Amino acid sequence: MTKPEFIPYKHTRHASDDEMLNRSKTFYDIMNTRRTIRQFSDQVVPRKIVEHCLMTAGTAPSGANQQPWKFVVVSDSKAKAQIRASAEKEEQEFYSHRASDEWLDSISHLGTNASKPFLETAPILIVVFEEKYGLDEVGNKSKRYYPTESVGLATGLLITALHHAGLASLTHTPSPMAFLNNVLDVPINYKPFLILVAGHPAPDMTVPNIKRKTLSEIAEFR
Ligand code: IYR
Repeated sequence: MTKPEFIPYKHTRHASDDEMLNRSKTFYDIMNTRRTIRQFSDQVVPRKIVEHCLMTAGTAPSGANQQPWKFVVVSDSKAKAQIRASAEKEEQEFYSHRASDEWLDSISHLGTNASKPFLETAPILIVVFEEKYGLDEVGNKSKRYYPTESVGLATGLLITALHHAGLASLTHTPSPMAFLNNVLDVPINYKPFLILVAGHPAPDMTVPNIKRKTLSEIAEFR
């Protein structure tokens, strides 16, 4: 067992209540303009911006600080075309057989279908993987704690960072997603979590007219 080592922590974000009130409202106003979009322009995104957003994702808390995430950023057109073809195959199955009527009914207001052109149009697909267990060179496995929760937290930060930077995104989950391990040559101890499609919105694109729940619907103060 490793002996714990502690170092001083500087809480540099400390501020007065007034300043924090200001910041919290300003940040909410920024985040409240985030929408999931499904039509992307092909405008290229500078790599450095994406790197900063990924570094932000990497600041997420994680079980036992194992940081059980891997982000594969795909901008190569051939790889994107391969991902689109495989995803659409799964989505065809989903929309025509796999999904229950109840499920299809629940997503009908989003106007989605099996066609996923954005997987080729968008400049980048960030494929998020969850490290389900550690795997060393000789095949020994080691346990990961709360990997799904941890990757969910990192993905939330990634979506926030992209939006804050000025980029739009779409959380896309073709199901099942195992084809991503093959296409991207990622070892099997990493399970695809989702594809985060990112870039700029297509001009004149529209989004479904949906509402967020109110504060009193999502939170209770006791
Ligand atoms: N993965 C499919 C279906 C889908 C499922 C949910 I839950 C959504 O919120 C939206 C779509 C697709 O991407 O079309």
